[in-house]
Amino acid sequence: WGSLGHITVAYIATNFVKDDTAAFFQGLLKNETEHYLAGVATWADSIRYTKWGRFSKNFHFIDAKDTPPSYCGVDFERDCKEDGCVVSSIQNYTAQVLDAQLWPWRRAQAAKFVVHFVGDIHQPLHVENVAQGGNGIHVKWERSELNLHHVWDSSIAEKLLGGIRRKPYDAGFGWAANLTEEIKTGKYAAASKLWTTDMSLEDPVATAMGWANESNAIVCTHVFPEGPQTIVGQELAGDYYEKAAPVIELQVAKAGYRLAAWLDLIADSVS
Ligand code: DCM
Ligand code: DCM
Ligand code: DCM
Ligand code: ZN
Ligand code: ZN
Repeated sequence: WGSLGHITVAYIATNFVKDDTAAFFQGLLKNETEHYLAGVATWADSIRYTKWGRFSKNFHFIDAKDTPPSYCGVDFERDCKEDGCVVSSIQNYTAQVLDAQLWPWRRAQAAKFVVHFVGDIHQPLHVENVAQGGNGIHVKWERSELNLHHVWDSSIAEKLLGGIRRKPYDAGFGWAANLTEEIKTGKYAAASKLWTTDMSLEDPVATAMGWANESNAIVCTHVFPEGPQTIVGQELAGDYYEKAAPVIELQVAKAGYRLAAWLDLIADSVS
């Protein structure tokens, strides 16, 4: 996701974590405000293009070698690169937050990665190999040229919220408030009870693979419903946008709700 998506996921999680969880992560991240998660949600993107941060550039995705739209599916052994992927990174950095032997700054850095990667694994094109997660597919967006990955990372959500005039923190805070109500009492009230059923701190890879397979299924239904070839050069801000926007809302809501539950498991296990 772009900044808006990551910040929204973080504020949704902030709205659902237990009080003890909030206290634990506010202490670790040295931020006692309500922005303790949102303030670190895009840090992983800010370092991935730096010399120091290069090691983490593959940690934002897993390249599912499937053949949408006829077959979608992720396989951890097949698709996670030797130096890591978003699934192994959720496992690795969760373990680091839990490790009381590590220096507090290391555990804080690990927490920043966890907040970011639980967001990214819910973006369908972060769980797809075709054209490097759609980066190599040129499309049109309100008559400008964009790549498909950027459309799913940013353009659809920004259009949904009425353009990019508002700063990501303000827009994300408002969007998170809206999606939080939908989860509590609105259109996601029934479904959200099932979003956190298959989660285990004992098996982070299985947990994250469950999330990854859900995201990847959307590649077949909504990203490439007629295959990767037919989308090239198409204007996506019309009918395609209308079908994709509800899916992106759902994925951002799920990511925030699951991030809260994951941080609760971590904080419970630490204390
Ligand atoms: N980004 C950046 N520097 C670049 C390219 C992109 O900081 N040279 C940011 C813009 C988006 C985010 O990365 O907010 C997208 O990250 P990803 O491509 O991991 O989804
Ligand atoms: N931030 C912002 N707008 C807000 C809240 C926070 O731009 N309404 C930004 C400022 C910092 C980051 O979030 O870059 C961390 O926020 P804080 O200083 O509250 O920890
Ligand atoms: N990306 C992806 N899958 C890939 C390669 C990249 O999901 N196989 C994502 C990471 C960034 C965006 O696409 O969000 C742009 O990546 P880069 O700047 O590495 O081209
Ligand atoms: Zn992306
Ligand atoms: Zn990312």
